[in-house]
Amino acid sequence: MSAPARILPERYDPAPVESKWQAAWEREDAFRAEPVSGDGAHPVVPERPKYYVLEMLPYPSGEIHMGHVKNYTMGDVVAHHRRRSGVAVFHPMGYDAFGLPAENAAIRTGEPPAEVTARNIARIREQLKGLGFAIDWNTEIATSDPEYYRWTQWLFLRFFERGLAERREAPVNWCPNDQTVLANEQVVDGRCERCGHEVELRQLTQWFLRITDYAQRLLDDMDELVDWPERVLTMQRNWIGRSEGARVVFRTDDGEHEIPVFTTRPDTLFGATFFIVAPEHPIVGRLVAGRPEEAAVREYAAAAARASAADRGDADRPKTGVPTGRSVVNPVTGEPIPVWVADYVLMDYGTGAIMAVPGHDERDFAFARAHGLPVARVIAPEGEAPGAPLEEAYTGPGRMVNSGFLDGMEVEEAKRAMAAWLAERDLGEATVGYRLRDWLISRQRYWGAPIPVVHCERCGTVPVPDDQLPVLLPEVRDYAPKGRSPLAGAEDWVRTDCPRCGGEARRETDTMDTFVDSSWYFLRYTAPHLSSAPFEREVLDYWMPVDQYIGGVEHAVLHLLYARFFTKVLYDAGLVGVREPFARLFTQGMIYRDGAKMSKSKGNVVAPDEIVSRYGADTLRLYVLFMGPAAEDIEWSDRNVEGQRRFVDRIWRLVGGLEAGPLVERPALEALAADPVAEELVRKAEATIAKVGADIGERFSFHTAISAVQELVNLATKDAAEGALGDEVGRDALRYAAQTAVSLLFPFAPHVSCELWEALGGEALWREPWPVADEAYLRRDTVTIVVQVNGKLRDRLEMPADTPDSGVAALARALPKVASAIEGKAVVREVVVPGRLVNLVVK
Ligand code: ANZ
Ligand code: ZN
Repeated sequence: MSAPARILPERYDPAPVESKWQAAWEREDAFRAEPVSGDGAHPVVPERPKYYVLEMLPYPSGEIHMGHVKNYTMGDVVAHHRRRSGVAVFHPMGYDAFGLPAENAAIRTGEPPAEVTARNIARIREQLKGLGFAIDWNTEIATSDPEYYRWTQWLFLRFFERGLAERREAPVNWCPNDQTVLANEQVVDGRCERCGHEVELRQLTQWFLRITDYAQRLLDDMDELVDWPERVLTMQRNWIGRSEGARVVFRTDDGEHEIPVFTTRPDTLFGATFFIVAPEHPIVGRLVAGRPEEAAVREYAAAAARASAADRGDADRPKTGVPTGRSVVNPVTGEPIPVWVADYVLMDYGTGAIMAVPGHDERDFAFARAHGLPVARVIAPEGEAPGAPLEEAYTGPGRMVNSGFLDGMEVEEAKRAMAAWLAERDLGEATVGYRLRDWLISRQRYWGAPIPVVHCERCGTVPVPDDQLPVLLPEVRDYAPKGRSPLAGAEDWVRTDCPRCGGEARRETDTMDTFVDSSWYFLRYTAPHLSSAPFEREVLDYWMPVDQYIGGVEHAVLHLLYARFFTKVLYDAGLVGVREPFARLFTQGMIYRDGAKMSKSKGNVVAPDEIVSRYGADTLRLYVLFMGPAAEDIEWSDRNVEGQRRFVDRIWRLVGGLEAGPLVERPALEALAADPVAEELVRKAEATIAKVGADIGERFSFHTAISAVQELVNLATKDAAEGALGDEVGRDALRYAAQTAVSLLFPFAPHVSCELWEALGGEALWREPWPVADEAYLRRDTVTIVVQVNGKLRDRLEMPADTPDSGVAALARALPKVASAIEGKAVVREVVVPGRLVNLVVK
């Protein structure tokens, strides 16, 4: 007789295993989601519970990085777990394919961005498939595809109809060398990211989406987002920056100009001793025209335009400014106060002008000291004289002083009284200010969705009719912006007929910010190939909201705020049925190496492909989640990658050492009673099932789930090596433990798990129901209680788990070793920790 045939090769070789199972999933279209809107047939919406798990879509820059691997592995684990739990899972993938890198490559090489992008997408797709992600590839989209941006344009028109998209003048970043507008992200330390030239602010006509109209709702609806990280909500709250205050109108002393201010402290109006307008304020020119101060003011304003808003807002910066020689009248005192121009006042907050209250505002105080302006006290804390001089701005509580009809009031009361006083005289009113600005979406760039409007001399700005969408990007010879959008160079494309009057018109040549594309992609996934609409309501209502969204915390404000805004507008338009797009959000931590964030620019990148070819995709997937808590920043370790590979080798050997045979049922407790080692192992398997399910499904704690499976594998390996599981019960227990470990490992390491499952006599592990722990195995019939006397171990007590606590101390005292230890002494206290310990304190 020959030795029994091995059920697995002796050595684990990941490459053939991984390609075998990837091919199997592809053949079977294993991760297809239903329903998805196609063309024609209306899909039937099932009754089954659904789970939409989504990771932020990648930018196809050429190669994926470790951050992507971690992000998508997390989503994958969650998707597998839910799918095997009987839920309809939607796990799509796409590409945020418009934007700078493809365009910059095009400018350098002349290769059309569409070609660069197609090549990059093909490469990323191959990498994602190589990692075995369980994605519904039928729903794959690219935002630069005309079939996608057609609907981005269509949605833009819905915003336009609702008055939420508008064209107006605004100060924008301008690089005089490159002759182009720059996005804020393209301005680094006040300089152009491309050429290093100093950036200027220019007044240009631009397209905006009126996100400020939704500021309050974006705040209010955060109450629904109970499963979002508090940190992200706080960042959004700060970004929106709501503050309650008042608008107060000041008039120049000649009565000619009105200049309103926004203040959060109308109570301090009696203390306003001077007045400041932002250097860009349109009134500045009129205030100083023809005056001796004009030249100095203009020079100051030009210099201010070169500083970044962040620098200008910095509280510690020296307070510079110039006088205008003009005065405004403080409306409550009737006194004239001087008007200055200073760059710490920003044009795009409030009204771009402030009443300066140096007695109670730190920046105003610093400015007054620097320029010899008067400081007045209008609030005195308890016990302070109204006339006490101020050595610094007083920002604490107190009562009003030197403030006429407000004297004696507390600050909050005075705010209300002053607001009422102003309102009565039509000099102001209570208002709410927001730091949030409207969203500037025009880009003078080639590689984006053209804004679908035309300009007609007779009709003005006219939307392109829906049935003429998409407005396709024209072919151009030069992709570089030269003071205007590269689209403007395509004269044949620009010249068109007005859809309204039929006369001559010119196309808008700006393209949209790529954040517009990614503000609705999660809706399009539900109808990726639908050509009659962006999505279909019935199907959308089934899948939305996204149940679990996963991405980097760097998107806490921009993308996540824009997507929320889009969803609300589409909800108001009756196009979607939810007000919030993402029910739960998980933000992952970053991967560090040698103490720095892993990134190309730092030169500390570990390429995913390298790890895959060396250790296998399963090892990489395990490692990125085993590193530590998924939300935390963690340092990469080559050694720990090897550790995960050794674990895969271990489970491979465990299964490979078993005999051929079918899958086994969970051994019954009665049968196990005769074999304590087997019983322990099966109980451990059940406990592992319970832990892994909760770790994935509830806690998002992947590293602990992996270590639980490792513990089970280690115990089974040890028992097998010790030959403790020789009888039939033992053999069944071992097989059952191995089966359980493989089944639970599957979401993390799907390829090798499928291979091992097959060796164990199973098939198609991805379709196998997720194991559910049997409670009976988790309960213990007996417990072991440690008995101490004065904290010292004396004996142990075995007893039924349901023994009442009150009886435990008596049983402990009766133990012979304990009885002799307490003989002749007085027991002053009995400490009982239920199920664990009894401590007798004696004197
Ligand atoms: C008078 C005053 C007195 C102020 C006082 C503060 C304290 P938040 O809370 O962030 O909304 N401000 C208004 N517009 C500004 C601008 N464009 N640039 C710079 N500062 C501006 O800030 C509102 C306060 O910031 C306003 O209230 C105004 O100064 C200043 F004891 O008005 B306050
Ligand atoms: Zn017209």
